[in-house]
Amino acid sequence: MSDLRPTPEDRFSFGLWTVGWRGVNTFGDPVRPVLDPVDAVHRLADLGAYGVTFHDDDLIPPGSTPAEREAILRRFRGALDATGVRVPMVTTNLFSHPVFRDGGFTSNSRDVRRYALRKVVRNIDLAVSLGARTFVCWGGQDGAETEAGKDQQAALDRLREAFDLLCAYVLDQGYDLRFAIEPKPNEPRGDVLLPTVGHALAFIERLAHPDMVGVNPEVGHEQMAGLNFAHGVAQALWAGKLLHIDLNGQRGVKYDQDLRFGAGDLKEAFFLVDLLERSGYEGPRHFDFKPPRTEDVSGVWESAAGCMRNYLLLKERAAAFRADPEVVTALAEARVPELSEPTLSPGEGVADLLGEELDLEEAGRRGYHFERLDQLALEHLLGAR
Ligand code: GLT
Ligand code: MN
Ligand code: MN
Repeated sequence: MSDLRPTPEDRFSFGLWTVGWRGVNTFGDPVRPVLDPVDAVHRLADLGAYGVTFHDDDLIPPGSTPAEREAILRRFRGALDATGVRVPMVTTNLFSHPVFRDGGFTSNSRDVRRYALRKVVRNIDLAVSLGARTFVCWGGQDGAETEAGKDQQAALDRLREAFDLLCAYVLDQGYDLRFAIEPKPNEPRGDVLLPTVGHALAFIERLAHPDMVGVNPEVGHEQMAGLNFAHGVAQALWAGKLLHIDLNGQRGVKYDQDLRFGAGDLKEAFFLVDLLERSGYEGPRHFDFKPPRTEDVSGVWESAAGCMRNYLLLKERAAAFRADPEVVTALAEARVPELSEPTLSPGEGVADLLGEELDLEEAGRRGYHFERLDQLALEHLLGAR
């Protein structure tokens, strides 16, 4: 097995809110102390991460004076300079404060929507000043518990209005920044707006600047809806919209677990890494996980290191799977490469189809041997080959 120490070339990044999560949940108080963002940057650098990300409020506590804000940013920039850690992405907290109880961009309250937009615009300036090229928008509280309380079509209008305005702002300022929408089906709202990758991709096409907006899919969020995450990512890649990705683990259709990457559906994690590594995706491998409440501070860093190590192990296993001559033969027997051939040849048309016969008996008897392929994948995943 090769050296699996993460390096900045692996492009691993972590949100301040992940390693800094204090372990509060619906029934339990915080179990861990506040983590200084400067310490987080140093610890992440020591572990081999290349990037750190944050919500405005993770770094600059709400209510800070301009002087306090400046002092915090000076210290933070100092840690970035000292370690070489980058800030590839920034996001905005539009969900914690009570004013966002009915959402940010789609709150029924117009004054709250205006406040949400101001908060984002200010945070965009900060993001760009730190070199971020991606701005994630997770509309956590944009949703509903009752159809009576929310006009969904009006909510979509307001969401489009927000993205059109923010894109125009970025263009006006001459910033090199794109937005990545993060879908989630539910939690904290009963139903969240833009619940899946597919919903987000369809929404983006209705915007004034669709080229400036893509998606930030999260493993657990698609799996919470019972969907195949690798398929969602494949469609985002196909659409040229995979700008960023949140890696973590989830076990089935239940609350958002945010387990470390690799915990949860391991086989889907294997095929996800296989897909990402073969796709040419060059963005960050961003971990959005919550170290379980059972962990003390040292357990947090073990969990963070585990995310990266699991990614690298899966990358190695996936490469071995692809390089195995038996897999290459099995892929051919399963006709996988044949799907990449256009159904009609150049110059052919409907007339050519109509003049053709298929031996239905023969084609109907045809087996595809996907089981053989899947077993080979499992054997590689389990280290048996
Ligand atoms: C929050 C959420 C995540 C989002 C973050 C970005 S915040 O922790 O659970 O999935 O990626 O706003
Ligand atoms: Mn999540
Ligand atoms: Mn996320």
